Amino acid sequence: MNIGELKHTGLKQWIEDAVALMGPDSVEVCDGSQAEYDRMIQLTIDAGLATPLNPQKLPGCVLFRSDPSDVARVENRTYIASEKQEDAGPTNNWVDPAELKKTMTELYRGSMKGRTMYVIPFSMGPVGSDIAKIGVEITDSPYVVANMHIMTRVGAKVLDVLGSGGYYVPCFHSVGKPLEPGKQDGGTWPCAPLDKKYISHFPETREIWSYGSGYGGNALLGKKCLALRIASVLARDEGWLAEHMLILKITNPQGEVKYITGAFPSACGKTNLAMLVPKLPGWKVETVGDDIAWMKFGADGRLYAINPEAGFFGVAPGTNMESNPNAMLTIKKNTIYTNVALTEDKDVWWEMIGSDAPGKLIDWNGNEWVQDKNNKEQKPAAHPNSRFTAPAKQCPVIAQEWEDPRGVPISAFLFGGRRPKTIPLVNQAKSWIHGVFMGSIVGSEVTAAALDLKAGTIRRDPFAMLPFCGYHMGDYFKHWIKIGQSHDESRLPKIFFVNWFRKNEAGKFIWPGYGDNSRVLAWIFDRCNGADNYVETAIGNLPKPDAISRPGGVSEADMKEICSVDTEGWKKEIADVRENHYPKFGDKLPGELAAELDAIEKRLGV
Ligand code: SAT
Ligand code: MN
Repeated sequence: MNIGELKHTGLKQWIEDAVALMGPDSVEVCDGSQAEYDRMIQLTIDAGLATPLNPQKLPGCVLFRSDPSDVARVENRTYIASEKQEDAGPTNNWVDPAELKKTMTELYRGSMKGRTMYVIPFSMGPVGSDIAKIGVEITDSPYVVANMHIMTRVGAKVLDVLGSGGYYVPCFHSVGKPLEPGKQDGGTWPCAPLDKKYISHFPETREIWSYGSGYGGNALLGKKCLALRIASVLARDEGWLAEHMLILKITNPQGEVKYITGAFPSACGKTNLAMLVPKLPGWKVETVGDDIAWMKFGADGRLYAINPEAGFFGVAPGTNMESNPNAMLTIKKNTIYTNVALTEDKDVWWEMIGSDAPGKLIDWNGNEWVQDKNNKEQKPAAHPNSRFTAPAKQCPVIAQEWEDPRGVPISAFLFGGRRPKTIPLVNQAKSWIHGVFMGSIVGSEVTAAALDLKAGTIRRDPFAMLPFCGYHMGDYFKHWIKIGQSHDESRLPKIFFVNWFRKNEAGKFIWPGYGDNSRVLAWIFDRCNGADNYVETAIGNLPKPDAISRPGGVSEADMKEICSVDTEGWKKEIADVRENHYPKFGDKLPGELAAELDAIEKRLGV
């Protein structure tokens, strides 16, 4: 389709202005068809950017290797350019929006020379759902077009919903690498140097401008940029929730169904939990989403969630038939791999895939790589943030209602982090506000000293939203509090804090995790039904002894330890929140949370 055929005059004008600025050789409006996807992939193969994989083992799959400067989200180049700095808050980078637009306009000038501009109309959420939102991304990257085909719903049906004047979030993207006449990428991943990359959000005008990166959330603008940073602002203004949460469906042995969402910082196994294979006989877990949940209130006062995405953009290393068999089965066909290693027979390999490297590999840098298990210093063959992009519908346990435009009613919210000490296996909040408190202190212990933190300290990531909230985090806490105040609490999801990562004195994990987490989910399920399976404590409702079925290998004493209150540890936790965490939010910290901290401290008998 060409722009002349567009019915939406505002959209047409916006595209024409972008064409005048960015100077592409040609313009194409994407239709979302299989033929279009195949053409995008072929273009990248012809440009030497993609390698087709073994059609017997991985039909319809390709491998990309990106540039070493372009392998992950770049938080220090991500901006919330609100009109006032204080609205971005202390945890976001801020630049004056007029100044940022001026800088980026100069970068965009002529940035698509020698390339095609693709216009991608996409829907986050089932097309036409009341909870869904439409975006239009302009990009010069066929890799982005192909990934957006998998991760969102693209094409003509979206334009139909948009009609001649519908609302869309405008998203600019350019890799920032114009081509000289007659030149091709010649196998080099196109992007701009780090100090020229910008991932910018304008919350008041609800615009996204991305420049210089072709990777993941920097470039697939429906995901973190629209579905979290811009959507969190819309949700605040419109009274709903846009959260960094998985959505799972759980069915008990009697056939009763509940839906649970969960927020966890990165590296806590969110995708694994979303696709969990229960160890508990008779229980079933199915997947609705693995990364983002949009939740709105139904007429019955309950919160209904949709997964705004249509695919999984998952981390490859560590994914194997033990940790996540359903993900492994999902990515056997029609999958885009980025920065994993390549085997001699054009299969993929990554660290902790479950078997040793089968011979010589090509690593993510494109160099020959031979596994040396005696060399602890050996660089990984797959980049630690290497990814698969795969259609959600290929997941063997995708819930049949995952595309229901009405969403699914949520019974429980989970929060969690990697906490080797103090935080129990599971803890139910006493009230909504106590649950908001729990969400506000989410974090993981730092294992190796990082640039900014000593090993052993807690890197707090409230609601797992720190990199994804498009406004002041203190106002975000307030929004959560208001949701509780303005709705019937008995109809709201119950809130739980879980921790699969407790370690013993010897530094070994106490809880086996993975499929055994179903034992905890079962307790939560019964708690939502009001079961008498808990004891009230100073920190919340903990499981009664034996209320959670104990996995083999966990002693009674260990079980007791991870299900009880570590009073001394909690006193330190409270002190850390009081001294190091809450002060970050200044006078935007809601008084309700400060009061909650005081109340827990008092109950602990400090
Ligand atoms: O690259 S993404 O932002 O989509 C994934 C992530 O880093 O969380
Ligand atoms: Mn995520």
